[in-house]
Amino acid sequence: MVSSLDKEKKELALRLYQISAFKFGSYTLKSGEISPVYFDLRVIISYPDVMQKLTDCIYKFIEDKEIQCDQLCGVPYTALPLATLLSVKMRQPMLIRRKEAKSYGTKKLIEGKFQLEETCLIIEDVVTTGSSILETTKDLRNEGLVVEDAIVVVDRQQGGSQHLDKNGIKMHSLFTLPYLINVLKDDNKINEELAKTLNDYISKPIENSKPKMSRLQMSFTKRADIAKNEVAKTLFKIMELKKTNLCLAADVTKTDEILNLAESLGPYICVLKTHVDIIEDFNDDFIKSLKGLAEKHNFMLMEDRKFADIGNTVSLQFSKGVYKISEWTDLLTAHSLPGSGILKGLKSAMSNKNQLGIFLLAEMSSEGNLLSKEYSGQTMDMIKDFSDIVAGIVAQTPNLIDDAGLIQLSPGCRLEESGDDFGQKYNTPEYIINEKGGDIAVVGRGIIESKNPVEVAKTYRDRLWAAYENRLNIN
Ligand code: 6AU
Repeated sequence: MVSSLDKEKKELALRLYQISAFKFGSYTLKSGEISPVYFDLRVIISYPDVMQKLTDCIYKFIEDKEIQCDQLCGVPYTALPLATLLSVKMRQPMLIRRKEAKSYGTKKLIEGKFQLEETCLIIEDVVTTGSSILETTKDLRNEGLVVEDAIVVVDRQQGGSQHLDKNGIKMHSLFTLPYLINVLKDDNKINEELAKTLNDYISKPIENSKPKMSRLQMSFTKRADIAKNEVAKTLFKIMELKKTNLCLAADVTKTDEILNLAESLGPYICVLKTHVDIIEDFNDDFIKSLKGLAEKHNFMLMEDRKFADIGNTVSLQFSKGVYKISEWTDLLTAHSLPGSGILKGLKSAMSNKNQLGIFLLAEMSSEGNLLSKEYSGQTMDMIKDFSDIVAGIVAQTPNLIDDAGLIQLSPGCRLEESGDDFGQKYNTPEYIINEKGGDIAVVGRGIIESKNPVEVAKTYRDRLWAAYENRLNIN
């Protein structure tokens, strides 16, 4: 027996074809792949009857599948009006995910009222790899919402469902491409030959439509090729060559102490991180010696100055004064707080320096810090226009980085979970690499306050590197 939904679906499929919501020919997709079919559901807003029919069909489909939810959220933009109509029909509230957080006022990414742990059903028009649904899901989950189901109008059946499944989302598609081919063929809208071309196309595995590999699955060697920042490229290579992803925080106050650490621990680290403003006997010879040791043991220098002023001031702080940081450091930390002017300022002060790798603070390791999720997201947006000078971020969670060429530096590492008297929180090397997504772990007092810094540094190096190799295997 033909169910009423089935009859409505067939009518809707034919009407969608009539309004050119799908077309046949030769089309280049976003991925560069050539496809014989193209879906453009953006046109539906011009046909209120189609909007109505589609809403009714999705409504019945949700009922048939017995999907329960507290909220609805359409993936911007095409699915937004659909989600709105459904929300009214279902008498269920909806949320809107902004593509970019507002730069004024509340800076919210998700608009609408909700409670923690509420379930949110995603609505999407067309799915190829599922990456747009995942982007929306990431923001909803970051706000404490539960996302387990997504309704899509058309599934191109090119890996999207499996990709979403891996991320804990069950995809329910109203139409699949084979279903549409059958309906159109039965109604003589397409001939046998075209139906065959389309069926052949679907049956072929398509390289380009494979979901993008996450950085957590990729080796540092591979990521060196992708990195746009030259210093990050070199750092990836050093890490792989020396088999170390340990950064030493040389937080001591005498130049001799730093040089001793650099000499004895140099072979086991990829980066030596300084806070020059805590050094009591800073002088130019110290920098010369430190650079010499960095060269001898093949590690990079990072000045953890955490700049946070307007671009002009920061450019002076970076290149002038007693420390003339721009003349010697390879890597530098900065806050995104003042806006992108800080990156412009740093870039302008690089005039007598060829390369610099900036790490922007997206998250901090200390308890009660004020860097919100929105702030972290906006920091990632800021990086996009400065990929030549940004090497990565300082962060504590695994999903902020999309570009595998960026490096995540994660401080707050000790052999045992613990904390200090000032709110610093420590996790084990394995936790930092596997759960927090750190590529490089920063260790300070865990090494420098130990009885045998060399042996302890070796232990950190070994455990961090084993965790990285393990991460490649499990992801
Ligand atoms: O291992 P510790 O706690 O002795 O040292 C951690 C080092 C210190 C901090 O200034 C720095 O890491 N740090 C940073 C960085 C690197 O930017 C950010 C952060 O969120 N937490 C943190 O501890 O030198």
